[in-house]
Amino acid sequence: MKLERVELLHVVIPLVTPFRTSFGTMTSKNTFLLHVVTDESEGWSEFAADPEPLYCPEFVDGAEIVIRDFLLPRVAALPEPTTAAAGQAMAFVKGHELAKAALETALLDAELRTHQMSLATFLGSVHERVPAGVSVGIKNSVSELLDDVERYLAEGYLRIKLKIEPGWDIEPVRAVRERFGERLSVQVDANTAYTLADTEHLRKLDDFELLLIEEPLEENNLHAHARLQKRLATPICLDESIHSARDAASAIAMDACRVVNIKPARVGGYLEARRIHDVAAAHGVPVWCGGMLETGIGRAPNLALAALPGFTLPGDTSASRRYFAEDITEPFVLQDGHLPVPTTPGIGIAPLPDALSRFTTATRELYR
Ligand code: OSB
Ligand code: MG
Repeated sequence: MKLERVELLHVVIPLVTPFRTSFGTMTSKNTFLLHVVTDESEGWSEFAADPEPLYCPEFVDGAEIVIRDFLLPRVAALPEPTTAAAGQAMAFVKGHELAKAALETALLDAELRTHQMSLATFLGSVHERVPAGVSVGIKNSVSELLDDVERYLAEGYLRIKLKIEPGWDIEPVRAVRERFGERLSVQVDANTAYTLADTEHLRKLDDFELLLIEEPLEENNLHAHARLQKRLATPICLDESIHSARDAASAIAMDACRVVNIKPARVGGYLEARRIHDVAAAHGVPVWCGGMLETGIGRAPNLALAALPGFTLPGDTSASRRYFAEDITEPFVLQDGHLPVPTTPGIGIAPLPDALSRFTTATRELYR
């Protein structure tokens, strides 16, 4: 496989409804796609983070520089830029997992297309479809929240995740439980909004039989999460704090979490994501696939990952229309609460040329 061309396409796609979390409000998916062309095939990927470093330290313009100036030159210098060789070459650059994931995934897509193998087959997926949950943002009122949850349940979503923050936690969770009953699968995500001083307050959530509470405390503070877990019956799930299989192993050994949210981008790509799945499975720790409001380009490979056997909880892998009136690919459609796992070679999807040209705001040739 010889690298011939790498293109970066900035895209802006409006969200159907603003998405508010404890760290900010998003009204569009504003990111870039990578398009890799080799002598044998092509590959696509999507950078998962946002223009501002509010969820994680990486951001769109910074990642473009990291890929252009540090990652791609190392990959382009390889005699054969396979995913495995690229992973080793990129390891010399510290951090920047989301930028690495974008480049690795585009290469992996191209490489698998060369071998006519789907990502699902390559990763070892065992399901043809995966159960879908939905992440529900912070709303202006509880009645607005209940209306939204009702609509998602009518569409067939199998589990509800409520975004929480101080001032929007016990009340909305209680309201959802009272309205929809105790059999509904509900979990919450704080995106680092609390501290250990809030322990007694967070213990009130134990009354609601939640599946889990995601990233309640500051990022990377495994010690604090372990201390909180000692006082909480609700399982802690880590998102922002897990950047690698090593982090997952440490967190599990410390009882800093009892569930792991695997976002391939946050951990440097699908190979490391599979290693986290394996580490968690060896410890009997359930995992699920998180999301970053991806277009179809990011969603397709997440569905392949979510079909591995250890993904025993529904993910944030919702249907395309939960995010976009029009996606940049063929939309993923919910059927009986599930999404299909792509089966064609590589990530199994590519942008629709017409939609792509309308949503693209700038194109840069990074390599030729
Ligand atoms: O914390 O899981 C998160 C979206 C953007 C950034 C971080 C998170 C999220 C979500 C939505 O919760 C997941 C999705 O539906 O893609
Ligand atoms: Mg999260």
